[in-house]
Amino acid sequence: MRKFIVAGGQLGPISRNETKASAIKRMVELMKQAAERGARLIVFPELALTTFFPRWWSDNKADFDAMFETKMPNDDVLPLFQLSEELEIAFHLGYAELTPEGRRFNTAILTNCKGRIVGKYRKIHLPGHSDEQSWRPFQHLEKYYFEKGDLGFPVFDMHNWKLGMCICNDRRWPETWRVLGLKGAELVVLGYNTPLHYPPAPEHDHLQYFHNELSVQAGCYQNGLWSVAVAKAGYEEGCELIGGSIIVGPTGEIIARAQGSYDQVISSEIDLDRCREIRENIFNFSEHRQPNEYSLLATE
Ligand code: CDV
Repeated sequence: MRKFIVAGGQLGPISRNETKASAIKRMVELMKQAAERGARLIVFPELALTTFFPRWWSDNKADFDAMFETKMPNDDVLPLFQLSEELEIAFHLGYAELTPEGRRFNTAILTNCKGRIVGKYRKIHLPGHSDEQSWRPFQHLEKYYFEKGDLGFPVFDMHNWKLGMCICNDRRWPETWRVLGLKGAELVVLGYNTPLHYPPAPEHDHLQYFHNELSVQAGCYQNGLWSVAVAKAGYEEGCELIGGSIIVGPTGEIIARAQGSYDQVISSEIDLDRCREIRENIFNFSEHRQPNEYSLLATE
């Protein structure tokens, strides 16, 4: 099955006091809608179980431990895993991970169409800062609350598909896409929480939607692969997050786009064999790449 329907499950805002069970209930609804459209995979956002808590400083990181998962699956998320198995729809879910060793990561998992976890990724490009910066209207403390991921940029084989994973800020980096492309990814799944206001350079605020599309479209085209990129959107605890979830083809064309900042499903049929149109021609890596000229990329 190389031709199938994929979906993005965009979420509206999640408030600080919303329970994880409630967030999962919203995702269950989206999964049902996606399955009704015939989707075999639904992608949910980054940190989809809670509000985007790195917007707040605390002297004690552990104050936010309730936002983390120590086990996956667990009782809160089980309904999503059960529905995945029942409806035979795979899913991608972002969450904050606290390991038994006390390490904290911004993580995403991927299941197959039977609700079994087949892939895991820990975010590598952590944006923001690690100290309290009180001049900002809201903090972006991913460098404080999370460690850099230690699983590389992974590609997983399932159902005869090659799926690559990354998270939010990773999508802006061409290196992310190229590593996934070199590993043979045919579809890259990712979630994001992107504030409309970027305090260090507010003159770029009006470009947030454009930069999202620019990054994902370039990543897809330059590596001949598909992507489903999904937002947590809307006015969340005083911070406006962009929507604009998209499905993009290997030609770089956007074939589905969310409207508005609320819970909704986007979907489209994709054909993984179409990756060849790009990979066997303009971006035929083995024929046209010149890796000897790129050594600086890996050393600097
Ligand atoms: N969650 C993120 O990684 N957000 C960043 C913002 C802070 C620039 C992003 O790249 O969208």
